Amino acid sequence: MSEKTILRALKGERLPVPPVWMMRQAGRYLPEYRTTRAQAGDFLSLCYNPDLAAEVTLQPIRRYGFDAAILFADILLLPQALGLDLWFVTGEGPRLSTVTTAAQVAALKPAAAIHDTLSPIYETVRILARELPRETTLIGFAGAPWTVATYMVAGRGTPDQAPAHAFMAQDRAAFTALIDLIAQGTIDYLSAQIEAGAEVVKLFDSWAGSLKGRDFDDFALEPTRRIIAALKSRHPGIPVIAFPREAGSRYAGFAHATGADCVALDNSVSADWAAAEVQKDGCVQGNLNPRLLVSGGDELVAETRRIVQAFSQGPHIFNLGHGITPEADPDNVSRMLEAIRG
Ligand code: 1CP
Repeated sequence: MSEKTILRALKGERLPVPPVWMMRQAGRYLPEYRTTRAQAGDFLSLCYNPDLAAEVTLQPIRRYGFDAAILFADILLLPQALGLDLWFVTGEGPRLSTVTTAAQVAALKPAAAIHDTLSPIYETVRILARELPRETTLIGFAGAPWTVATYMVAGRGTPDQAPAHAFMAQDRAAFTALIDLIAQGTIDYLSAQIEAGAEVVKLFDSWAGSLKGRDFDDFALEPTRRIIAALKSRHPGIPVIAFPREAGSRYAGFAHATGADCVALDNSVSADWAAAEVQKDGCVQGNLNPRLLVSGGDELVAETRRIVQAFSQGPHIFNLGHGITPEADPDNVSRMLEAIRG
């Protein structure tokens, strides 16, 4: 049994100890990340520097021995590759030039043009495929079309995604054309990551929770289904993790409807509910509250064990319900791992 643990879980195998990695495992809570980031200059320079991006991807693997490494990049590189300006304001977050009309959607670059901008990312993947320990799985990723569109329309992160909802209400056809372009770009981007050596890909739909009813079907479920179908036809057997964050009751049936091999759960759903309603369709990933890596203590250990126990009857990859925060204590990550691995 030499196959990597994450790949076994993704095929539906129940393992005695769940494999584990963390969203945002390369990040500001680690002093070695802050050092490399300072060396790169700014965040985007780090993303586009294959040697340094590979270095920060490897740092949490060296420190903790996670079962998977996730490529260091960002979901907003694709909009940049489609022609938008992108910059990061220190202490605030990303900013982009915006797309709010049918004419602006039509003026974006075609999906086929993205590789001009994104080729350094594929080089990062090639370096990682060479350098990672043989037991560590390499995960590539992209944003799901709805989440990427929310940033393209608003030009920044928004608490309620109101600008994207307004564009959708005003011109559903033009908004659909934007989603279709992002979906095509995502297929090409993830295919290139797979060709460079990514063994699993993950789609981050961080704002899926603000879509309801038919909008959830049209803009979260359907684009995800289409991307997964295209990837599996180009790369048979490639496992896909979908993360429709805060989908609530819509997590049930999501894997079945989209073809995802694994559904990643945020920490707003109970592990017991998800074990019954989501894990019955296959592997689940999640879902420790990242706040516990700041506060630590007995509650961290108890909650980690409770999640492992709740999902112990089926395939499970241990992870957080959202990304680890800069305030997290690196020693609490070790405590979490001890509680999982014993
Ligand atoms: O160094 C820094 O200060 C930058 C912080 C940072 C990091 C470490 C950003 C800015 N992006 C990243 C890396 C990143 N982003 C990864 C790398 C791999 C890893 O997990 O270690 C991944 C997978 C992402 C994905 C991402 N970027 C998402 C989806 C997941 C999520 O967190 O919901 C989103 C929404 C983004 C956009 C983004 N990039 C960065 C920030 C601060 C944000 C959120 C902006 C906002 O909504 O206001």
